[in-house]
Amino acid sequence: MKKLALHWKIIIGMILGIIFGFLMNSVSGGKDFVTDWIAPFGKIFINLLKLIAVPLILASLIKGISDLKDISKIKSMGLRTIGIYIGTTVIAIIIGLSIVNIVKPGVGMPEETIEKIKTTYQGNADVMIGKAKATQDAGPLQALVDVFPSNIFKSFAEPAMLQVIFFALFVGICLLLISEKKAKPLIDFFDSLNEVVMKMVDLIMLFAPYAVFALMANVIIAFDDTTILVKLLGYAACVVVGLFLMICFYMLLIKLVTKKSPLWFLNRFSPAQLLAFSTSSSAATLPVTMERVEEHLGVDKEVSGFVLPVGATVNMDGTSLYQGIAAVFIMQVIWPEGLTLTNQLVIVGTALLASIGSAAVPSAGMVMLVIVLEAIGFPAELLPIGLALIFAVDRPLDMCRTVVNVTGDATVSMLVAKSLGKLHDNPVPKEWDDNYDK
Ligand code: DAS
Repeated sequence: MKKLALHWKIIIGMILGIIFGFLMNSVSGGKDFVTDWIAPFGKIFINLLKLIAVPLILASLIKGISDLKDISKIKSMGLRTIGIYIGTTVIAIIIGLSIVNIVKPGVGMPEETIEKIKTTYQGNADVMIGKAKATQDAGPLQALVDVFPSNIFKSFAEPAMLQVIFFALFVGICLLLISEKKAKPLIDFFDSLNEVVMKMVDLIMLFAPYAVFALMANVIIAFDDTTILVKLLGYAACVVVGLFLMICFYMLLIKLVTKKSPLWFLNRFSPAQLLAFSTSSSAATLPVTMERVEEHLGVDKEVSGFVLPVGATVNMDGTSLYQGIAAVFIMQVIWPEGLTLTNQLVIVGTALLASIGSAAVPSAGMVMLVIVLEAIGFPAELLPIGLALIFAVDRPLDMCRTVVNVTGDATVSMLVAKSLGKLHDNPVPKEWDDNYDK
């Protein structure tokens, strides 16, 4: 029988996990069984992916930069990457704001619904606000200072992705500035390390279907108040439609620039998207994003080694689109006087910055939403109610926006590679690959 393609195995694991989660929700002790005996396998899988993220970024970036041979190419690649990232993020926010202003999902929500949501989720909202305040205590240039590590082993341990990227760039550039004879041993070391880590990705992915089963079952048992979910369907639909339009926009860009069809792209990249959906973490998905982009989409390591780690850290188009919709939805429900054009323009700027500042971990986008709301003068006393309003559906929306975040990174890496002549037309992945339709 034809070996089932990896993405189909993951989808089957996902569906079975959702069914199992709903089953466990309906039997006594079912939630505890999933928490104690199923969810840990999902956590192990995410730990393994995070384990290899730092060595993979180091190896692929240092190897990629040293392969460029010419420092001016780094500047060119960096400017193209940052420029396209900012462009796609601004477009994402504008799509989100357009949808939420047309649909107006927050207008006319009954007082009793707002009250019920407030009492149910006020505590969770306070936690998110506390996390956001922690990021705000720093000065205006703290984000810049945080890029430069003082102890690289501490950066590896946290992990502070931007510091790891800075260190890898620094080493790669210095390898270009010393004699080839002296640089070769280190370049060969990172070349071998990259091969080893990519093989680790292949091995870890063998367990993906089972891990996704556990992750999805664990997500489903967390849903305890479906009545509130129904009241937020209009808002959730706006986010999902906006994210879908963003995926369509990426597919259009790929078709126009690389002549590859959406089916060609999705067939090769869907395992990474499915993992992003299951884990809600771009950081955990990064090793698979890199393996898929390099070995299946044909992006040269010199480009993917830079574009993807930077993208996973600072490019979150899905998150910025969500923040635009969430901010306006909250205002429609409890602060309609804030719905001015000026505020919506401020939202474009702050959602761009907030998505850059959002960590690539679950619910990071909601934490940074506080920054967006405060930037438009949202009343502090209404903040807990505002976040409580969207809390019930944030996890499934986080799963969806993380898919868009990783898809945006992969798309930009293909565009940058194509513009530098570093996009291989029909890549043939290494062994242990799934039999997708070539
Ligand atoms: N979960 C985040 C990510 O990993 C996105 C978000 O929270 O908005 O991309």
